[in-house]
Amino acid sequence: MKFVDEVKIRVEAGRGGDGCLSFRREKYVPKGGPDGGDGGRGGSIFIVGHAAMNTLLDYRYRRLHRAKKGQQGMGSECTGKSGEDLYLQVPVGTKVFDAETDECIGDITKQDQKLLVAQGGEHGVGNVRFKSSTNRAPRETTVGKPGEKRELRFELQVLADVGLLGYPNAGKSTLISSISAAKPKIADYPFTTLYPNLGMVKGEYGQSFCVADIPGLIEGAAEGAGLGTRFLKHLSRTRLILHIIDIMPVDESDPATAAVILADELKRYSEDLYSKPRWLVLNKIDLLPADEREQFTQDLVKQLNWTGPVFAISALAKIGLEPLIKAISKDFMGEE
Ligand SMILES: Nc1nc2c(ncn2[C@@H]2O[C@H](COP(=O)(O)OP(=O)(O)OP(=O)(O)O)[C@@H](O)[C@H]2O)c(=O)[nH]1
Ligand SMILES: [Mg+2]
Repeated sequence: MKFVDEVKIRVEAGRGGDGCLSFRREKYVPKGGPDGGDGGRGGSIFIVGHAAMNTLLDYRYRRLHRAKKGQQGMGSECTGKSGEDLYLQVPVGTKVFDAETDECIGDITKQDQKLLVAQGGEHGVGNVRFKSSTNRAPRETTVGKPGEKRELRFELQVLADVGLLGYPNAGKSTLISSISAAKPKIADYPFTTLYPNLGMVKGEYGQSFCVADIPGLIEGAAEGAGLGTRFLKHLSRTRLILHIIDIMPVDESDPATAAVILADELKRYSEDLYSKPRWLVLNKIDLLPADEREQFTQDLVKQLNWTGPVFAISALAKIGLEPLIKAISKDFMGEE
């Protein structure tokens, strides 16, 4: 699957149908009055949320979207048919902007949520409407109005409760696959994950929460190193960030230093993200003998001057996952 999270499109609502100029013509009725009907209104364009979609890819290939125009009015006071409205489906989590003014028009956060983005043109009126006691044979009609035309920008920011942040290879994808039904690609080389994966996790009290696994971040990401920071925006709607730390990186780098560098990249990208609740999750604890784990965790916390919550887990061997899920349920999902 190709993941696309930003696109520009053009929408053009339908023009309203013109009013009709017509007079009744019937046998033995020499001067039938006016009978030109109204035009139909032009089709409008709506954006609608669709939960099963997870990319804006389709819009890369088709940029122009037009709704149908309204039909002209007809004789015998027949109104023209309205132009059909057009519904453009987008993944839940898509923000819709006016591309010219950069104004946010709406935020699609639910399945079937609808947002009007281009109003269809008003219909013209037929000459029958101009009939009056003084004007029995009006030749007046009006034309339909053009539909709204707009340049739009869609920006997808996945909707998740919990986001995973970490170096490539830290075990983010392994974690999401151990706690949810998501089956992302996992491999022992960096940058395995190339686009966000979402997984639903069963919480402690029967409720579920959504976890987002994003591509790994490296030093210099803010300057575009690795995959850069472009996926970090997918963490901006989460309530909690889990900072996943590989306690024994294959390159033998120091986990504490790596953690500091990553937090720094996060801060440089966005103070907002940086100040979100963030927990430390030390992963691959299975690589240590059981009796050394506690001490190792304490040492690392001390080294980092970390005062927030910390969890030691093994995403692969499924150690320590239950307390982590419990804590998330308790602290972040309780109010729902
Ligand atoms: N021993 C051990 N290995 C693990 C653990 N978790 C993950 N791994 C291994 O670490 C490697 C990387 O795991 P991934 O889950 O792909 O890492 P990632 O953080 O998603 O990496 P990117 O997608 O590249 O950012 C794989 O070979 C995993 O099997 C763990 O708890 N213990
Ligand atoms: Mg991954």
